Amino acid sequence: MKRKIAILGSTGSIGTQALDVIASNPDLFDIEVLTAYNSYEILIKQALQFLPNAVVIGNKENYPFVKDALSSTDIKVYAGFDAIAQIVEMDTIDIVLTAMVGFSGLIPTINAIKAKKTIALANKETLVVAGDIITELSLQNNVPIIPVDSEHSAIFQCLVGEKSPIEKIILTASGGPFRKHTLEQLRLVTCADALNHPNWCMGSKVTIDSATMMNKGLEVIEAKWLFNLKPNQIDVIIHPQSIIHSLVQFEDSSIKAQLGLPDMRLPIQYAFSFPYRIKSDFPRFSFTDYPILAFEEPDIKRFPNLNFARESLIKGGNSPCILNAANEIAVESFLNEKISFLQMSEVIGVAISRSFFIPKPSIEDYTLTDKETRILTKEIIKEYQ
Ligand code: MN3
Repeated sequence: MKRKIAILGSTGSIGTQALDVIASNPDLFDIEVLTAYNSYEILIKQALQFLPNAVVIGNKENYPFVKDALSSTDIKVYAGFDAIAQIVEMDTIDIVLTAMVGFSGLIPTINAIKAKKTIALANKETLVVAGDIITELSLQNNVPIIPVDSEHSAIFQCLVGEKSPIEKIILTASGGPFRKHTLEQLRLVTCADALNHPNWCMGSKVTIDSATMMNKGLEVIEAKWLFNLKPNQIDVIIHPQSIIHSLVQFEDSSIKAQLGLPDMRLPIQYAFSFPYRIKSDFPRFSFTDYPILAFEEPDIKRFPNLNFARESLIKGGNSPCILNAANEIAVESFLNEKISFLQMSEVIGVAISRSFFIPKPSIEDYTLTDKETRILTKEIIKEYQ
């Protein structure tokens, strides 16, 4: 039986690499649904190649172009955010890959879990914002959440077959393009510098998050929920080569790691094929090409985002939601050249200090926190101009 897959965010970096994986394994996987927010031209091309049952374009203004271009096919075309949130409930879908960016992934993921679809989770913000609600729902509905994020996929792979508790996990971080920059140099970093990641090829949001280390902060929170850990069971270590994708330490002192060349197609493919592995022609790792695998402590002084994330995880409630919303606005403003590289962390710090804490938030509280923090952060950014 082929597994039928819905890709939310098919035109982004994860989405297109997922389609590569599916195109290479036509006897294993079928595309059932593709969705995109704005990039209708790429969505049309993908739809004509993969002939899904349905496509959704988030931005309703682009609906006529998609409808028109697919009029000679049987593909159903829908538009709008609500349609994305609903289409995941379609009977014929087995797996939903959540590859959209940011907070927008939350409601579609909740609906997919309630409809008992296996979740291949690439949208880490969903777990950052509302990890308590998502994990509770996945337990209630007996729905597996399989991580696509390379670090979490590594840990997930290390845990296969293990029945004993985790002592701690060690998330590896490349350190990003500015690992060796001084504070003075960080002050002068441009948008183009920040978009140039040394090891991984990713979308712009996650690339900036990697440069500021916020990505690792979000991943610490993501790991807490995926693997049911306490904050002090999650370590972060800088590993510039990005070959060890993360590690698990057990109570007998043994450490397991997952290694490979940095290539997102592997964790994507594993999430689709779990519990099996599929033969691939991805490039193989050679130890002699990497005679040195190095490690160092992350520097919280130059990259305070890691601390903001850890503090918000310890504080709990809507704190990670505040952190995430402030960060999404800070990154967007940096990409639009409204604030500088170092000001991103400054703005996030101010936004956190001015936000309203809710200890046990509902989904509505999360939605409201997200909305209000975005407004607050934009006001803070205005003070910089
Ligand atoms: Mn990652």
